[in-house]
Amino acid sequence: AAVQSYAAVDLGASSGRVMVGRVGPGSLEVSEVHRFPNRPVRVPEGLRWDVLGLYAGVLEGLRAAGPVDSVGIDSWAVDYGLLDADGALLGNPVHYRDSRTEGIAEKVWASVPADELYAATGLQYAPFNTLYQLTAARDTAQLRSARRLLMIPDLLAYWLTGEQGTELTNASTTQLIDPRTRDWAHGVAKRLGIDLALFAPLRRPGDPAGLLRPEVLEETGLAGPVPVTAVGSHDTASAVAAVPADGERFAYICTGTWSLAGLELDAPVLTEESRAANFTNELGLDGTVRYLRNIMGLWLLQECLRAWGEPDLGALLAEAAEVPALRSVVDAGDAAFLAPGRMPERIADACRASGQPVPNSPAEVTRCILDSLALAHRKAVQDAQRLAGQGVDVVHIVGGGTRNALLCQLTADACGLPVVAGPTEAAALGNVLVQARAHGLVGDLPGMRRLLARTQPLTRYEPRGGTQRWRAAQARLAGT
Ligand code: ADP
Ligand code: LRH
Repeated sequence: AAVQSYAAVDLGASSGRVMVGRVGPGSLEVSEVHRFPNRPVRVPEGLRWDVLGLYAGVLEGLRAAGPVDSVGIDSWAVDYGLLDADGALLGNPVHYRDSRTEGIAEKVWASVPADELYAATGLQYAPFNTLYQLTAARDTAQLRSARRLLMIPDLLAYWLTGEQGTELTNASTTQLIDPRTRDWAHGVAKRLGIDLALFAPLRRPGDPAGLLRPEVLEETGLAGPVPVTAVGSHDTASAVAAVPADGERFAYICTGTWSLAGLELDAPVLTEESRAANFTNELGLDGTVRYLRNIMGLWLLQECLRAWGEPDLGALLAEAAEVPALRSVVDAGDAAFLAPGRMPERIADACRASGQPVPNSPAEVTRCILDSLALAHRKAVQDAQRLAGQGVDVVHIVGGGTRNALLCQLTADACGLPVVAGPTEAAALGNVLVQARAHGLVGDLPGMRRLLARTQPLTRYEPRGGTQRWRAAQARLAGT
């Protein structure tokens, strides 16, 4: 057929969705067919993902999607499920915000010093990188009985198809991949006693990943055969693939639960300076490297909204826009904000500790969060250009945060650069386009991006000046 349909399963830390993309020669349309919340569950042993609930949501979404030519799956990174010798899941996957990784980095660095680890893997330090999670789990009964480890999207693909693989872009977030060879970092794994045989063979975006099992076809009402296609299964890899750049020199910010801000490069930057700046080299589509920094993102606001009993977001943002700018800022890159709970108090504490006015009302706290995020975006975009030696003329913002006009405008102001916001569902679009490409419907990565630039609604924000105020705020934060 001239127009093909692809189902994109996109699981974010706050919600999962199934979108259907219709792709033809020069055309691209997507619609959401199912959305479901992704709520972590706290049990006595810690914070867990409800992965069966997510799988049920995927099945329901595929049923709602109707006939499709292929299915692709992406999700948040670093987390995994363990299978026993019979291929059955061992327990609920642990949430990356679980406290089990506290104090683990020091143990890892005693075997492989942090600088060697960075030189070998290019990954920024984050307590939740799979490597630290596996070290934290070392002596557990579960890991001892595990015969296979599947990253979350690969686990869902396995349940849908019966086939196992490890998709490369997401594998690069384990900190067990060498970004130069784009293959396993055997030396690191060996020194840390991590058995790479736990992982299924690597596959790359565009590779076939099996067919929906007969039971799945029956449950979803789909007529087979329906292939599953590997996509950039790390949601951020799919989102970066869907940055609608039209040949310009760009930085990107993927905004959702996290803000992932940086550049697309041809080769990793593994310098000591880059490590000190906590920049990561994750793998992207084709030969690309996602050179970026993790910023706490709208998680800060999500957690406050939860504490305030979920007030109306639109009204709150309108009020926050009226609060004077840059009264107080916090370091939105600080891992101190990683764990859930008491977020308004923790933000107030951080302002107090740094001698700044303490925001009180929800509107004031919201403004503090958005100013702080914009400031962290500015710093990441500046640092990335300096460390990679590559300048930019525009900042593309994609993901759920594009719906927050105040955040987009503040980011333009802070960066002193135009911001192009959209698409909102970038990860799902990147997922769809990689499937379409595997089936010969679209060209290379620049071609995919041109198609997005032509077909997706985008909003442009011009910087309003006053960059010196942002520079001063940055200096204030650095001095605290
Ligand atoms: P994830 O993929 O990490 O689950 P999303 O990309 O779906 O996250 O983005 C979720 C975020 O988008 C929310 O935390 C919220 O701040 C923002 N958002 C969603 N809807 C709106 C809206 N109507 N107005 C402003 N912001 C919104
Ligand atoms: C965003 C994301 C991000 C990771 C984090 C764990 O959803 O995949 O790129 O660092 O979740």
